[in-house]
Amino acid sequence: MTVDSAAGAPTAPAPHSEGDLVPEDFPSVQPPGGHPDYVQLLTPEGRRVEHPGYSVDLSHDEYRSLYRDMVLTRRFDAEGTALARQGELALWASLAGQEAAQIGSGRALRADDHVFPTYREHGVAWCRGMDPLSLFGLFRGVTHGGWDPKERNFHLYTLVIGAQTLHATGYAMGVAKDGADSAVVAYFGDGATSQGDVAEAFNFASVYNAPVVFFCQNNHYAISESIEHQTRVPLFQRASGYGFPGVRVDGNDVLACLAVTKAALEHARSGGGPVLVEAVTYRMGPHTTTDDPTRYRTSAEEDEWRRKDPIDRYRTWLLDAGLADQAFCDEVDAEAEELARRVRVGVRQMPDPEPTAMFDHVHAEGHALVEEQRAGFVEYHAGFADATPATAAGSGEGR
Ligand SMILES: Cc1ncc(C[n+]2csc(CCOP(=O)(O)OP(=O)(O)O)c2C)c(N)n1
Repeated sequence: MTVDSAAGAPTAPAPHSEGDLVPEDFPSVQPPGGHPDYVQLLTPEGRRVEHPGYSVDLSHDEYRSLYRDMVLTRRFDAEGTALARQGELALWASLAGQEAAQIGSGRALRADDHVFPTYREHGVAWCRGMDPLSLFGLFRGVTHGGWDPKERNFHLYTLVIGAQTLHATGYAMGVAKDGADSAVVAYFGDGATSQGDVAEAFNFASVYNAPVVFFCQNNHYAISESIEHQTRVPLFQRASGYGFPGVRVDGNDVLACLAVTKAALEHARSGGGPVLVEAVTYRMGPHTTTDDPTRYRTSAEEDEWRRKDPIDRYRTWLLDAGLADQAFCDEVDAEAEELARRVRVGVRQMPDPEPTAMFDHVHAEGHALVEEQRAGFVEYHAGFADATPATAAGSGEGR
């Protein structure tokens, strides 16, 4: 990364020429056997294929742990949907179907890298070592942020679509100015690419050569808006218009996602600037528990994607390659049930925050206006305490 800290202006690189937009570590050619349109190392049938530019070489334990990560994440995510349906959470945004994109990319990260997520990155949170319960606190509405981003370099969930791509870009510029060789990853969806914030982030990151990887999970829908309503060109190709490489990967292939994200992170941290990764995947469930996807997509389409399930294909390969046996898969299932139980119990036991807690972190230090608002709120609440329950219930007022 080369930012002139005195002037605050980028010193390099010179404008890209056509030829170096796709450097050698981002080959676009898929060999026979793999998918022609994106990097793939594992077919939907669970067959390993090679790629000239991307490879993975993991220990048996590491291969097994990718499976464990995906199964556990899917299980606690399913618990989120169930808890929301039971009224224990205000909302849940399920990641079902996107486990490979999240675990593959999440496991490519180093501890000193920084993640700027949207609101569906439960699998990435898991890879960062976050306790899933902290995610649930946010969706239960008992916390005004969720967690301390400094603890795991996992920043807060962002509900303003695309905004975190700007935060990530600025943070990456800062990291580089500090002389660190960490990289920053911004996660966002296909719909976010229609936001101006994302366009600004791409341009700034490119011009300032920021060490940021833009990881787009193209799950085909922005709530009910299909990808056809978002773009006329494949999303990864947008990068070249900003002057940095873009690569498209099979987002349901955990090995390909791992390999491509690792290469992108290395490119970013070694001064190569940003990379856009488009992980082609599918959201199997609703957008959130308030959504009904049957109103905008067909069951035939859902069935087609179910056959590309990231966990099924990986399990098939693990078993066929002799890297795991049925006993291992059963153990993981049992561990997943235990995690779900812990989440269920933990969510129900979460204490409600003090009503005035929302005033606590508005400013780092005290602020007269906030204190005035706090006092007004306390007075307002005290008014409810005065009303007898019978009066309040009887009139239907004041609740
Ligand atoms: C700036 C802004 N505009 C609109 C919304 C409403 N909204 C919430 S989720 C969503 C769709 C996001 O789709 P995508 O970026 O593809 O991510 P996904 O939820 O599919 O993972 C929209 C439009 C919002 N939260 N923020």
